[in-house]
Amino acid sequence: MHRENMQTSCGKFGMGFNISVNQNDFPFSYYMMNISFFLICSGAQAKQASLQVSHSAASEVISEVTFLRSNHSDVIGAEKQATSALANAIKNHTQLKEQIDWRDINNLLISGSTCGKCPLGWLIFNSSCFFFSYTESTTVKKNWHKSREDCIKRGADLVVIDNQQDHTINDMRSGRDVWGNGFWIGLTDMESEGTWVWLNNVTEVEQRYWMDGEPNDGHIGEDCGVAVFSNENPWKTRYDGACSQKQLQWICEINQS
Ligand SMILES: [Ca+2]
Ligand SMILES: [Ca+2]
Repeated sequence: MHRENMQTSCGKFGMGFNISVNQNDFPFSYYMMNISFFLICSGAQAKQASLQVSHSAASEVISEVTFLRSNHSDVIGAEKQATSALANAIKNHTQLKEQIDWRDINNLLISGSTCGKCPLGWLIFNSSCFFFSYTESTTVKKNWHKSREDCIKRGADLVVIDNQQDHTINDMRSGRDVWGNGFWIGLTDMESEGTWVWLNNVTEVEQRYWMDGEPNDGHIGEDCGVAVFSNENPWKTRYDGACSQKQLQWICEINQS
């Protein structure tokens, strides 16, 4: 009698079978059993393959999430770095601008002095020499009359701002906000209230240079012009002050033309 050991294995799936069957004794059962093992193993393989696919997909998702988390952290880090860099750039730009302004002023002061056209320490600009009282003292302030006296002693007079370049100078100096509230300039309405006349007898007709609400002839009467830097509007650089009472710095001018 022929006996055949029918061995099959789905061992790699953790399933093992070892059955001894006599093919001659049970031919039909033998084949049925073969088919059954085939189906069991196929099912197990399919399930394993499915698990492998699921595991692989999950790994990819986890990997993707990890990557995105890492990427997100990088983006946040880059944003912080960019913000910091921008703040530094703004700070550097401000410092550089101040350095350039000072260099321009120093160059003007040097050129004014060395070319012999202006007294030492005066600033030359647009064929005129300018003296800013702060260059001698940052603390000495005078009323309008005393300021004018000082200018006259220097062979000059209070500044007459009669063109755009003079405005530029005025902005350059007063924009630093280191000279207090402003400078006396050669502009008054002493002769006729509300009619503003420069010391060269030219009547000022432009209204746009006054700060908002000025001139207002405030308090006990304000008849002398002051130049001051305005953050809100660099064009509006003037107001009127009380000539005898208010103590300010001043700007003298020698007109070379
Ligand atoms: Ca007035
Ligand atoms: Ca005023």
